[in-house]
Amino acid sequence: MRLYLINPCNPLVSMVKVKESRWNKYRVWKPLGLLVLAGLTPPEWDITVVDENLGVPDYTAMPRPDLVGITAFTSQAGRAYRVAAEFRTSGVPVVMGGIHATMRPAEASERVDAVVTGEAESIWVQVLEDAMLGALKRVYTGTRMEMDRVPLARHDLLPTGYRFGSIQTTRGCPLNCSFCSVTTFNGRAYRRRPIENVVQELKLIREKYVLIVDDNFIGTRKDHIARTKDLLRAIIQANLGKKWIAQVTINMADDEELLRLAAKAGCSGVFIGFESPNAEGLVEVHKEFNIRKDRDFQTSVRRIQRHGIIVVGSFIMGLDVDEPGIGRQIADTANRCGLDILNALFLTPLPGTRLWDKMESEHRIAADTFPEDWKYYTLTLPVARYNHLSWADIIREMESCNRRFYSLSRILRRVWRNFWRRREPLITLVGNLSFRNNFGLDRKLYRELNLSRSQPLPHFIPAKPVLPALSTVEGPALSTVEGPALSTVEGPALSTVEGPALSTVEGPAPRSPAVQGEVGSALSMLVLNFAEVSKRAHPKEQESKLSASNKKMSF
Ligand code: B12
Ligand code: SF4
Repeated sequence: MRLYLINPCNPLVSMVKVKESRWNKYRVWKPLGLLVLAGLTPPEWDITVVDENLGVPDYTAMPRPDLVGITAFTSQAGRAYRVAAEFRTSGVPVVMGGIHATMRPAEASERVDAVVTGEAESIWVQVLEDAMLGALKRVYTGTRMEMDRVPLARHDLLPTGYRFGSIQTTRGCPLNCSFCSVTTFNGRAYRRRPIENVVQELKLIREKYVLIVDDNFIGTRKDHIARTKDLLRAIIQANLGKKWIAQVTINMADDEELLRLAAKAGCSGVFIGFESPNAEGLVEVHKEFNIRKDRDFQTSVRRIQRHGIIVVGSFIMGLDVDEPGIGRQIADTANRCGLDILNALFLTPLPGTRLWDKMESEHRIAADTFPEDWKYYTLTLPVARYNHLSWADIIREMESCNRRFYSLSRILRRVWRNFWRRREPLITLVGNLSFRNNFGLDRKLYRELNLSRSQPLPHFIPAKPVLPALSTVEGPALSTVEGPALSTVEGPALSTVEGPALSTVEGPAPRSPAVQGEVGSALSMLVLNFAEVSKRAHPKEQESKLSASNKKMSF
């Protein structure tokens, strides 16, 4: 029996455009869900995994399969349905699973033979048995199981050529941010995989660099962190020589032993969701966690970096509290926090989230011709009606943010800082320039899609900020702070991305800060910073005093 497992592509995702930007070859990640599914599949099935991000094959030239399994994020759903239609036309049954099918089972069910919702461990073998009998049901519901039921992923099934392997050690997130699908999909309980299984699977990964895909690698409670430390000790003991990156929350900075163990176990970088520079923004997205304990972000970021770990910070733009000037504010906050890489994303109502329910009820979902419009749900394109910002405004804010953070003067400052503090100037330079390059690709897309001219009007009444405003935007009007024409920063070749120094566009830092995050392009960007570089901690560096300069948080 022949089974194809397919990860569909979406050409609007700039990070997988390998031809347009050579840096993106570091940013094509393995579709781990399909490798886990393959691990659950009995040996009588002959499995081929197709990752369309590596190139779309001519399916008609491939041997006819008995069954096709397709995965999809929301942004990949349209392509998933096209691939499904192709196979179904020739009589091959298609099963779809993953996050989008789970959040939109009725839509998927109209376009494939069977839909599997939720995690597949409890149900996949049953699906295969039904398929063999020609008796597939329309919908199968996967239930959440303990993580000892997660099999070893079949890392052998994908070709070499990926820069990173990937692995999962926990599922679920104890937090419940309003824009995020994770708790709906994997739940709030923090389920942990047996440590010996993690180490065993790490040994099967060919690549030296590994992405730990957990939504929160360390967790939030004492027992979560204790388990992470045990895992790190086991990884150190196994002495596998892997370098890895992971998503964590800012509380990682509060535990020196955790940081020491992580660095020793090969942690090269962490991705942290700061989400908003404003306390009101954090309350809006229900990420108050970030402002507990009078958090000083600058000190927290430095503590992590002192262990030779790069910090990527993610922010969301387009929150109801965000006003013109937010782009500049995010960039300045990220600079002040000393982030190595900034990933700013548009607020996007993903199906199944509380944000979706809210925006839908307020008629604020602008890109709403489904399934066609799902392709725009990449978080790098505006799809909703924002409170204080038209599409033209928010695109301008994103450009202003990226130009400001990735100005040559800022990049050089970061390189210089790392030279003195962590002695990794080359990696910082490469990482920052490559992000600048992808920003050029995104800008090209904005123009191709004519986004700065199409302006869905916000048509709802802004909610009152929950907290007193912390974030009045300072400095000159945006139009006057923007530097040379962006055309000077575009184009694939790095030499062509170096325009005149943008230092002239940097005005005074806004008074107050903010922060979000999910894995995404910034996480991918970390790769660049890890390649060929070893990390060094800097014991001599003195711990700076925690300053609670702001009652709620401090950047
Ligand atoms: C790693 C990761 C990435 C990586 C790698 C993605 C990849 N190729 O796998 C990168 C960095 C590239 C990435 C990018 C993006 N990501 Co991402 N990512 C994740 C993350 C953290 C883990 C995914 C993972 O590997 N899980 C582990 C595996 C084992 O689980 P799984 O994939 O869910 O598979 C299980 C089931 O779903 C099921 N299953 C899956 N597929 C199939 C297929 C069949 C046939 C069957 C039967 C079952 C089945 O079986 C598996 C075992 O139980 C998730 C969060 C999460 N917890 O899922 C977000 C997540 C998937 N990402 C998300 C988003 C939004 C994005 C981006 C669109 C935006 C961005 N900038 O971050 C981009 C778009 C990329 C693209 N190509 O379109 C959202 C998706 C929400 C949605 N509705 O689409 C998530 C859920 C995070 C969130 N905050 O909500 N991401
Ligand atoms: S955004 Fe991150 S911290 Fe918030 S619920 Fe999702 S995974 Fe958890």
